[in-house]
Amino acid sequence: MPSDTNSGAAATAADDSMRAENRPFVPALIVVDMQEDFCPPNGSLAVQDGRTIAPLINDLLAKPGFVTRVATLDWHPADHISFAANHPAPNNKPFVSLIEMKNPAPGKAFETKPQRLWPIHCTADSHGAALIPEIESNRVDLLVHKGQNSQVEMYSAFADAFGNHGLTGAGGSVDVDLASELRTKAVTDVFVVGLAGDYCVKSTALDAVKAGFRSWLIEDGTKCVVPADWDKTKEELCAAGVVVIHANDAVIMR
Ligand code: VGL
Ligand code: ZN
Repeated sequence: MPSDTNSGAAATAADDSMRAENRPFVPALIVVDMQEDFCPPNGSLAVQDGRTIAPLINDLLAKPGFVTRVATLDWHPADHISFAANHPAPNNKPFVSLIEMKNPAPGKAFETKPQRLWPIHCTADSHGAALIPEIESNRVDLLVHKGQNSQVEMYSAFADAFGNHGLTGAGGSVDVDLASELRTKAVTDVFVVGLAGDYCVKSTALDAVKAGFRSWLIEDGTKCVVPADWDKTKEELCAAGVVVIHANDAVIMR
């Protein structure tokens, strides 16, 4: 069976089980990193066809059912650890090289992770960090600026690469504790779209599960850095409890 059919079946099953439980359904939309640097033709980390998903995302933003619509922005200082240019040769090849990153939380520096290096992108307040103008930003209720701590990567809108969250303010990675914001609005389900499917969208959908939300990834509302690996990524998402669906699946706005 093609995997598309699988994900559709999973969505239907999940939908049926929600009805059976008569469980509350309070959906939020999270639009991830629809920024100039992730889009052709000029983005420094352009994802192929990244701009083409804007109309679908605008249709979702216009749906009345979402209790809140969040847009995230990758928002890095110039000395960010993920920028290849901030590391010495020869291990500083964008998209390729991995370096060792330490947990920035107090007393946790012994915890390390491999960090992929990227071209300079989404430097705070730069043109590359701007939301692309195609996105109807007037419908966005909350902006989340993430990746602000120079010492750590933050793909997910919920937490940095080590799971630290709520790191608002000076030295922190993010200006909003997204899980708390969503809980304040009684959100039960998050629907995730944007860029890139295999990095920030994936991490955001996975962390939504960890934070206790039902997590749905709308696959026609995303594009990947490495599209060929999407089937494998979907398996990972599915194993973690994220349901991969399409924008026209009925579950979104029942
Ligand atoms: C992203 C690589 C580096 C993303 C952000 O938005 O998926 N990818 N920073
Ligand atoms: Zn980044």
